[in-house]
Amino acid sequence: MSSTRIRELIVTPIAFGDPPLLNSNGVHEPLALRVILQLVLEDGTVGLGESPGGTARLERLHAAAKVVVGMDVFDTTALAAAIDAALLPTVPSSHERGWTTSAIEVACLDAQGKLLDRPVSDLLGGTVRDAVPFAAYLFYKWAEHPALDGRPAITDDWGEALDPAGIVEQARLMQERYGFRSFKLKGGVFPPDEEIAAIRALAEAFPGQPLRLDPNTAWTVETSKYVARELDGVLEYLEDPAKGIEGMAEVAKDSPMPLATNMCVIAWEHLKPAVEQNAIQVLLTDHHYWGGLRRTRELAAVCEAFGLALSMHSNSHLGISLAAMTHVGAAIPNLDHSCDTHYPWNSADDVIVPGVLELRDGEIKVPTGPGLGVELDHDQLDRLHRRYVESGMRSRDDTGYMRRFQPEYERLLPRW
Ligand code: GKR
Ligand code: MG
Repeated sequence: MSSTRIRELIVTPIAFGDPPLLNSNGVHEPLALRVILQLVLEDGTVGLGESPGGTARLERLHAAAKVVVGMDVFDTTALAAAIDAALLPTVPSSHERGWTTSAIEVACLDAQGKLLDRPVSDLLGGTVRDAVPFAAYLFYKWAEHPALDGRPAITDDWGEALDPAGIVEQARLMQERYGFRSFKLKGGVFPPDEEIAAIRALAEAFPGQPLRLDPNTAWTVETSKYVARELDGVLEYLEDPAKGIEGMAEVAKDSPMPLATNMCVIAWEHLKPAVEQNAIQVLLTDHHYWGGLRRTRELAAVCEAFGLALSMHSNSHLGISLAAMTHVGAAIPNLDHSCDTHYPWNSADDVIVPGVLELRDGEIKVPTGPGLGVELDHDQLDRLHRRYVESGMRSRDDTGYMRRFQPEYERLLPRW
């Protein structure tokens, strides 16, 4: 079995282009950070993984790289336990430790699939669908990253979206380019009545197509209840209107539509209180911190047991993450809503060889090649790593970046 042992974990931080997308914390910076993993086995097989970036997560991946050497790539339970134990003294949050173990589990599954010549979805029990549906992820946005410190303005081909008409236009572009059939609006940016108007405009422009709104806890419980009443019959679900399990439970008591979260239930220990308080009706999973793809599959079974609907949210990401999302999305029977993805905002800088992952008709076909089915573009990896080094950017700071242009801006959660 020596060929299935791990020789090395190569950890490469990268930076790639991101448009000026607005959210309740401020605005996305011109670069987003991720970390690319190459898990090299003794026989030379390489498993790929992708994790969110930032100094803390990068350091933990480097720490994990020391732990995994010599372990068997099929022993993912022992690998997760060993990494978790190594991080525990300095990282008390199980959610935070989950980011590290998850990224490595995906790389292990990619390597396993390559060894067995089977796609990762087969290692998850096989597919229940050939293609995974995704929602268009709409953002209020500026037309460009304004010129700053001698750097010229950075434009893009999406244009500005700061009002209902701009959001509808962005949705039309998303539909035209990728065929999306459901839409998520990132809210918490403008006063709630303006965001309600944007959702109503979307409902009028795309009749019968599922809509959701996610203000990332920018609202009080009272405001959340008001928005929920106003959008009764218009939203399939309302995502993270208020903060915490208690706040969401209060909103849920009066909400005519289901509430979803990727913020108040983010670790296994949050499930019991959330279910007891009926705080959420839809869990938005994310394999990047729930423990990886197999744990996401298990999470789906827990949701089934407690009558929670299940879907998936995203962060700025590239194709290794998208491939992993697609494999697990295809293997989960109770995927009740389309997943969301940032991919259209970031795909131009992707680190994988193009051709496998194509967003068409709002879906991605499950890759059928061995492992995740995607191949790393090594030249692009080098370019994106150089960008990371040269940029000096080491963590995401939407609020700080917003203050460069609006010095009086304050991060207020809740704001309304
Ligand atoms: O990219 O601004 C963003 C999103 O707000 C992201 O950070 C969230 O994690 O998309 C995510 C969400 O559903 O809350
Ligand atoms: Mg969300």
